[in-house]
Amino acid sequence: MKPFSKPIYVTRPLLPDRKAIHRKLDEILDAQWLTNRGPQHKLFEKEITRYLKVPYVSLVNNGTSALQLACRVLRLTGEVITTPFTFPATPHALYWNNIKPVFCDIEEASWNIDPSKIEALITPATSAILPVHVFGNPCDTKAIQKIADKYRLKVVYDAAHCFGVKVGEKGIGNFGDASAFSFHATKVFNTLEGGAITCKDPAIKERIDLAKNFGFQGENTIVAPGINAKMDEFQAAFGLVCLKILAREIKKRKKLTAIYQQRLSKIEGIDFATNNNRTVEHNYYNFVIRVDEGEFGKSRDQLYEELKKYNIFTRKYFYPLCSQFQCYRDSSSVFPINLPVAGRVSKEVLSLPLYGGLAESCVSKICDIVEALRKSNNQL
Ligand code: T4K
Repeated sequence: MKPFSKPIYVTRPLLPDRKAIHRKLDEILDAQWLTNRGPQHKLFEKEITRYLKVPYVSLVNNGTSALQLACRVLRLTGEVITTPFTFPATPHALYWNNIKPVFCDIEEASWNIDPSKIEALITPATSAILPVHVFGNPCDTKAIQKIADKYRLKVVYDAAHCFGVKVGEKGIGNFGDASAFSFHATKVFNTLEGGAITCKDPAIKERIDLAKNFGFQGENTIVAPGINAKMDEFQAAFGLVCLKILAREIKKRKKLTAIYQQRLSKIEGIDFATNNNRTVEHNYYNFVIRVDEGEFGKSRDQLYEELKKYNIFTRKYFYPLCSQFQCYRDSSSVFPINLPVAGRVSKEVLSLPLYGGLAESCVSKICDIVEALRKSNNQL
């Protein structure tokens, strides 16, 4: 089989029609309002609130700031229980708030934090739980909230992967005390860089809005030591035009995901994550397989290298585990013996290319290649 003539990346950004972007750019330039809660920002915040079906949204400049601000305004301190199977931004947001991340193992099926292992990690210093809806697959929010209520802990969800995901009729941003979203270029929905925090309490929304703008209340009063985490007018305008084409993008990804699932589920040694038996409306953020070396005949790392030879650039999200980073080594929660599932999963997962602009024939060819790689140890 011949390699692809051009590189196939793990993702490509959702790009709106250029004319729509140019019109928006003209609006921004005509208004001479580039940032600091301009007209695009106000409109975008309103539309996002409706789209996410949440009471309150605060737009910010990226998903990492969203996490940092959420932890800050909820006044988290001491230790926070989180997952090691995530992007570095999750524990780093805690570190930047002088909070110690305590790593909890994950579920074998969903790859999300395992609620049955949280209680054993709670100490008098624990102030919250920071779960991640990994790859847009919702956590067991009921079990997590039950523990949080019992021990009076806050819950902040890292919802970076789940823009638009719903559990039943409920938008994913309604769970816990706050949720942090990322609108990075690599996400299903993007504003180049960008993010948002959703919450239910108007007082929290007010605190976030103050904190992301230096702590300004009016022109002359500073009520808190805030930072600058504002979304600018171009990002907001880009988001407004992207929102209009998002349903089409998700539909395309759903179709490609169905092809992957249908083809790859027949291959021995390839598996996928499953959700917690709930009615979930997915956003098809990415497509991740788990490779069982014994059954597939090649390790995840070998498959990753082999696919490169065909111009297919997959990614090992998330490897290594965050608990293996040097900066988090001073805690017993990082010992591999305490994180057996996360340790295995992180060595076996591989994100395959998925984005609306990917042709169905490309997905079929990727499946052909994966299938053939299982059968043969030789170059195809
Ligand atoms: N929490 C979680 C659970 C997260 O996964 C993330 C971010 C965050 C928090 C923090 O949110 P942000 O602060 O980023 O808003 C990417 C993204 O940069 C990162 O946003 C994302 N998670 C993570 C999972 O993936 P990299 O370093 O792997 O991206 P990069 O630049 O290698 O891009 C991947 C592929 O995408 C490229 O091979 C090609 C394609 N690409 C990328 C960009 C930026 C394009 O085609 N065009 C582009 O403009 O982190």
